Parts: sequence; structure tokens; C-alpha cells
Amino acid sequence: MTITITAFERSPDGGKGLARDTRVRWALEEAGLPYEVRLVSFRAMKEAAHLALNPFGQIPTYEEGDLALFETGAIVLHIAERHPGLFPADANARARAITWMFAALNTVELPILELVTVKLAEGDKPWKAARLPLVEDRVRARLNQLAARLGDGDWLDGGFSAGDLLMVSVLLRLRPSGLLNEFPSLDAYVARGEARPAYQRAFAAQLAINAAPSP
Ligand SMILES: N[C@@H](CCC(=O)N[C@@H](CS)C(=O)NCC(=O)O)C(=O)O
Repeated sequence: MTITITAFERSPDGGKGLARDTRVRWALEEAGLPYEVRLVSFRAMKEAAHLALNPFGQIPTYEEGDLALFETGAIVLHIAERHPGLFPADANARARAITWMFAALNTVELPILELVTVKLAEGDKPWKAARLPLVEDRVRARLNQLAARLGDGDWLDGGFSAGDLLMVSVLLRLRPSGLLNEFPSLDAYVARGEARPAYQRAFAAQLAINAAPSP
């Protein structure tokens, strides 16, 4: 059955791989699944056809036969549950991998998104200078805790899993801030994720779209 995802017609990051379709592409590549991409403009994302797929008017979405999904966590979970490559076979290990998926999206990504908001959306606001160090410290606190748990392991819980896929994807958003460099073990963890052939293919596919000359 054909899998179709949506992605930005032109990503605001210019192809750095930070738009969330990259996570889904990565999961599909890890699972060895071919997929098609429908590019959408910012305007089209807010129109009825796209809102029927994602009520919040965002990318990515995922269509497979008569199934339509949104939310990258749900999409990656769906892929991981149905195809080998992203979950361990042991039921408890799988439950822990799912825990890391939630931790990535619900505990680690939140302060990182706050940082992005302060820097970009609120970049010209008078409170930015006072708020930025507070938010940076909240991110540092999370990274400290995460680094303590990772220790000298390659991945968060044994072998690479969908939990690592989402955690690496979330941490990648920190690259431009320089905060990741303060945590060498996490920096190396992210680099391990980026070095995976499946990630490289996912990254190259989104770059090919975003680096192409404007139509
Ligand atoms: N929680 C959602 C977030 C989706 C999201 O924020 N998508 C961004 C692109 S990475 C988007 O579509 N932004 C445009 C907008 O919100 O108008 C997920 O994980 O799928």
C-alpha cells in the first residue's frame, strides 16, 4: 500500500532537516518502506483538504490506504509497531522504548521549543533578554538529566529504537543554539543518530526539496 506523507513546499529552515517530516522520513527509511511526499504551502496547510488530515493545519501527515494520521509521535509509533527495525522484540524493552518516545516529545522537546519561541517568534520583544537565560537553563537542566541517564551508552536503552529516533530528532533542534556542545556525550549521541544510513537518506531527501531553486 502506498504511503504518502506531507512536507513543507519550502521549509523555513532551508533544508537543515528540522522540519518534522524528517523524523517520519527517517522512521520509514529505518523500516525500509518506500513513500511518497506531497508538498504543501503554508496556505494549503490551513485549507479544508489539509485540515481534514491534520486539524491543526500542520505537517507532517501520513496516509496509508484509508488510514490518515498526524502527530509525529503517533506516526513513528505506527511504523515501529508494524515493521521491524524500530522496536526491540522483548515486550518490556518495547514498552521502555515507547516511554522514551514520550519523554522525547513531552519532556525534552517542550523546553527546546520554548527556546525556539523566545529566539524566533519573540526575538523582537522587550522581555527576550530577561527570558532567554531562564529558558536556556531549563533546557540545560533537562540535558543534564538526559546525559546522566545516557551515561556512556550508545543509545538510551540497549539498541537503537524509535525512542532514540525521536530523542535525536528533538535534540537536533538545539544545534543552532550551541547548547548541545555543552554536553559532549549528547552531542556524540546526536552524531551517532545522524550517521545512520537511514537518517542520511531522510536528510538528503528533504534537502533535495529545500535546496532546489524556487519554482
Ligand atoms: N506535535 C506536532 C507538531 C507539528 C508541527 O509543529 N509542525 C510544524 C512543522 S515542523 C508546522 O507544520 N508548522 C507550521 C504551522 O504550524 O503553521 C507533531 O509532532 O507532528
